[in-house]
Amino acid sequence: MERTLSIVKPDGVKKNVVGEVISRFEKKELKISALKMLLLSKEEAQRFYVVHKERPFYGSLTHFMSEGPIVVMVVSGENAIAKVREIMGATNPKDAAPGTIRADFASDIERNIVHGSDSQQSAAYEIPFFFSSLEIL
Ligand code: 3AN
Repeated sequence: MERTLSIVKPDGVKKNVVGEVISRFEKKELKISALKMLLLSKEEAQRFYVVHKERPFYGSLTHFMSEGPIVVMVVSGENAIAKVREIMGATNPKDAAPGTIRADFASDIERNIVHGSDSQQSAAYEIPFFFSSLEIL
């Protein structure tokens, strides 16, 4: 059993694919253990993506992530981290396998609809960033 943090990004909320993303996780036997909608400030987005601080896209990414509401969720199940990343598809939608969320809905490498923790270490930072232990069922 593993937990991962997934986000439907502002472009996903605008495109009305929140339910579609959740449904794709559920169809692969993953469970939603916590869920909420919120609006990040630019400063909060910078803290969330602090690992990318030195990357050239950091400013633009954190601007995008704070431009509108997002849906954050804890997704649980066997191999949840790898499973969610498989369902999402490659970071760049041009490289994403057919049938993945990013291949089906993302417009470019930055506005790519969905986030999923890339490791247990990332999940251990990202889950408590949004949820207290009392909020995760
Ligand atoms: P992933 O989300 O697939 O784990 P990361 O962790 O490399 O990808 O990147 C985090 C986020 O930064 C991506 N989801 C995407 O929104 C954005 N991003 C990644 N690479 C680029 C890039 N070359 N140009 C613009 N934005 C990028």
